[in-house]
Amino acid sequence: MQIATTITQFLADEQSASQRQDRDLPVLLGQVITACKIISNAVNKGALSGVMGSLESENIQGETQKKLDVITNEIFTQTIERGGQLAGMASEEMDDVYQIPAQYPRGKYLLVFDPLDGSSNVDVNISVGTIFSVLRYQGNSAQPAAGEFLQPGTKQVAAGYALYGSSTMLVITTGNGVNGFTLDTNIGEFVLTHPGMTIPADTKEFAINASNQRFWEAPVQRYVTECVAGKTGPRGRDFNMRWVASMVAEVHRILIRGGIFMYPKDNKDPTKAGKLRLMYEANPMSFIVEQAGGLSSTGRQRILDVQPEGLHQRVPVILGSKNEVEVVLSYHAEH
Ligand code: P6P
Repeated sequence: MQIATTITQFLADEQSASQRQDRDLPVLLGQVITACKIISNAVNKGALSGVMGSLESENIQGETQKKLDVITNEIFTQTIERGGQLAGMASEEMDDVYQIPAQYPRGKYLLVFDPLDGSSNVDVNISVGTIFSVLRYQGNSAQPAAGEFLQPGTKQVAAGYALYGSSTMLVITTGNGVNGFTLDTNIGEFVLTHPGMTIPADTKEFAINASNQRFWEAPVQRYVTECVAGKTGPRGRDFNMRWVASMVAEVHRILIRGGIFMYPKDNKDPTKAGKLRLMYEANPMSFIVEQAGGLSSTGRQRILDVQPEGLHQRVPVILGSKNEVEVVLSYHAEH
């Protein structure tokens, strides 16, 4: 009987083929995967679970928190804190570093995550996701400071996302390509369905929140104007547009059929360098995109090279199909 490869088997095989001395990483990823299964169950209940809607509270980003933002954050911390592989955690939903409670063992990794990205879509039943990033802990304190997390994206040892869509999928990289798994609810396990995911180098599909058009910088204005001009313009071909307002859904679409996703620098709020957060949105997604043959840039710099200055730092994001991202970067260089 041909048994599908489960994510647990896949990660065990990858560990055996790796140079890693310890087996802590697949153990840690197994706990992250369990947390994503629990979140999938909570999200898929929808209104039946009584956890729709918003709280009175705001997160450090100044965004109204959904009940599920807080619940999914707790699912992550409670599922993963006792495993012994982590020195600390950081999340979109927590102002500061989450310290591992004193009664639990510590390990050599740092986990950074957005427990429910795109959560404003939950109440309207549009796909949302979880994004996670794993870094090595270089220090030796039992309570790592925020500064220990501020490593450039090139230092990530693993990154992935769960997409709670028409099916629940998990896409992950440990630096050896990108692989996608689909949750088989009959066995409660993710099985390998998308081995070796790669992003087509060309695309005719762009994703941007066009309501910000008047705030964009000139290179982005030029690029989008040319896409909209289609055959009648300098690109000589028609484009299509998508905007889901859920980064996980956009990136997944790009991994499957190509595309370019942009949340560029804009002057809507000059105090903000962009909307998306470097540590738990841009960096993990950029690691995945580059491992799949795509590019990911701020418009001026490779995102994975950005030296973080704060846990909740924002950056402009232009990522996706290599040849199309290079067009946008050429416009930035010319400007
Ligand atoms: P806007 C979700 O809040 C998020 O962080 C990303 O997932 C998404 O791409 C973006 O913000 C949507 O932003 O301004 O269109 O609501």
